[in-house]
Amino acid sequence: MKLKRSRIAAVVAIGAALVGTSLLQAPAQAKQEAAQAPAAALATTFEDNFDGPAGQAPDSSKWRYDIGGSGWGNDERQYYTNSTRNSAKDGNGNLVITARQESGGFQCHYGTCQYTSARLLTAQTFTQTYGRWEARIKIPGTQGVWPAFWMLGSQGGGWPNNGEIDIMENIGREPNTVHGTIHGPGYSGAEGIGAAYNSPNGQPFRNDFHTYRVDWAPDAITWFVDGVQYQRRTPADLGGDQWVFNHPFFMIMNVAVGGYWPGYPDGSTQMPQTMTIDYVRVSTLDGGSTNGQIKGLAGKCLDVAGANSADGTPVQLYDCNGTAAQSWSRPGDGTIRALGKCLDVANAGTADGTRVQIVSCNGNTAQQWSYGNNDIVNRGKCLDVIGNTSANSTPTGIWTCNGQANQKWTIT
Ligand SMILES: [Ca+2]
Repeated sequence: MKLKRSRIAAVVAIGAALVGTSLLQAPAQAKQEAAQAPAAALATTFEDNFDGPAGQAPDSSKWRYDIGGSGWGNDERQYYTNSTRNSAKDGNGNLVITARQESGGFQCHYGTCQYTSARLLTAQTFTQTYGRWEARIKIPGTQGVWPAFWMLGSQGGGWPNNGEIDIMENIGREPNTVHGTIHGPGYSGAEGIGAAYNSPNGQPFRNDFHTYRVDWAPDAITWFVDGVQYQRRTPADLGGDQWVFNHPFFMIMNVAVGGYWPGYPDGSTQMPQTMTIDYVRVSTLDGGSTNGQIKGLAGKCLDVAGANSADGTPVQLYDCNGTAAQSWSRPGDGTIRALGKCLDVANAGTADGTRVQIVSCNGNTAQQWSYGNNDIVNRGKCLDVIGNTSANSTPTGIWTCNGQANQKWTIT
């Protein structure tokens, strides 16, 4: 929500959202990926549960403030303060951001301020590259309010080149809809790439707490509401524009009042408005970014033939030797990677014996693997040492899972 959205922008964003949703066939894909790639969160790297007495300010070791009434590039009407009048714990384990109709004695870009609110951020206290970013929030809701939980890149030379990931945005006139969006050079502001998620039970989001989350991995960002995936974005969605999401980001939580996109308070608007945050958590994803060996039949290693990083290079079994050709990472997006490429089923085949190779990561399901019970599984078939022989350079492929030793792998 960083900078200018025009009124047209809102329409464009919704249009893009509908296209994105229909292309992705979100519900079916969500189920499939849940089954294939349970990205179990690992280490928690940031957590605030907002415990503390009522009226207490948020923990300054975690949260700082943006302050002012410049309009923030969007013709917003509020003045952001660092006062507990606008952001404080409620004594019940929540942080409450309160937007009030008052001048606060402040001057805004349009004259005497009409509203005060708060915008908290971790730019100085916490940044991370990739991982699961989640908050449980009860959003406000009335004409003209614009609550958001979002992220900005802390490197890259300024907006939009440093990237923006909007985990959740809502505008008051759409009580049953939240939006997830990415912005970068060539797809900023009005041209942000996003999708909308509509309340499945017809209840306005403001009525209850919901969890809003992204799982962010190299070359893929996936959005969830209450654990339901509704959008997944990869570099293939950018039409040739640059993917600017491979560096650290920080978080922001705020309630804006007025602006090009939400429009402005009117006779129906009710104030004050509160955004109640139960918790904010960030963690690494399954596998983190650490590299390790994948050992299979006879204790030999999964190996990229000839340490060749070219697309289509076969993946084979070979004596473990500690080289980069045997150093695999699982960044948490369902992929398994070595030499900067993804483990891939050739031509997305599904027949027993279809060879496995490395190919540039492309987000296809032929590169989505789950790991459990020592099986490495793609679309229901197991990674298999062809012919059940442990000789060096024996190729791998996929095969109907049969529990035999040539399909058992240990990821170290
Ligand atoms: Ca809490």
